[in-house]
Amino acid sequence: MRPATEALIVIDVQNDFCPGGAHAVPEGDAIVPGVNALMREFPAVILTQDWHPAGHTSFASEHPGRAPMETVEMPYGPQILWPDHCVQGTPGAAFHPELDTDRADLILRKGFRRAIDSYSAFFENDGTTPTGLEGYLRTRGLSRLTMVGLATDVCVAYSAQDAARLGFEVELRADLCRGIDHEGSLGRALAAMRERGVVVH
Ligand code: VGL
Ligand code: ZN
Repeated sequence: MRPATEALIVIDVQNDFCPGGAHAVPEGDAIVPGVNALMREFPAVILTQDWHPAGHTSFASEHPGRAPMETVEMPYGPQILWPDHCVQGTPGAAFHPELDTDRADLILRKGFRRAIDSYSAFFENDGTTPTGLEGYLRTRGLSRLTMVGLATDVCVAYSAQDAARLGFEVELRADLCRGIDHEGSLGRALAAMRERGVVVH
């Protein structure tokens, strides 16, 4: 078991991000056995769950004439449009059935406000509205974070960079992440994380 200051953060290992899901990340399901094994090394395990109301404004279906992967301007800045995904209470929003969710101390849901997306586990996409995870980690004395999950170049990257910016020591296990890699987004995300001081393995 690792020291009591270490937490494993498992980002969005949900059916809609796995093959067959609404917004499948290639090989998203391939990380599940490795993530389950890694959970057993950590004194604290936190899972995040993308959790949108129907009609979420990040869905392309809410923007007539727009298609998934196009970008629109929102009051909080540019927003990529996605297929409808991870709608609260639907099978697509559930964790991958093989993920060992019993091992989690905390399941943090994000993206539950219709008008604002939340990629990061720490802040919504306005960059300022907190999810509460920072306070949870600090009050538990958890200062070293290892990140795994989906998608490397979206929610994992935003979470890892925010964590580093907040002063946590952050390590990314790239072998236990999978990305979307839309127009080179994976390489850019890895570079941005390293730039922020995230140790990428
Ligand atoms: C995610 C796109 C939209 C993710 C969530 O978990 O990476 N990507 N919502
Ligand atoms: Zn989402």
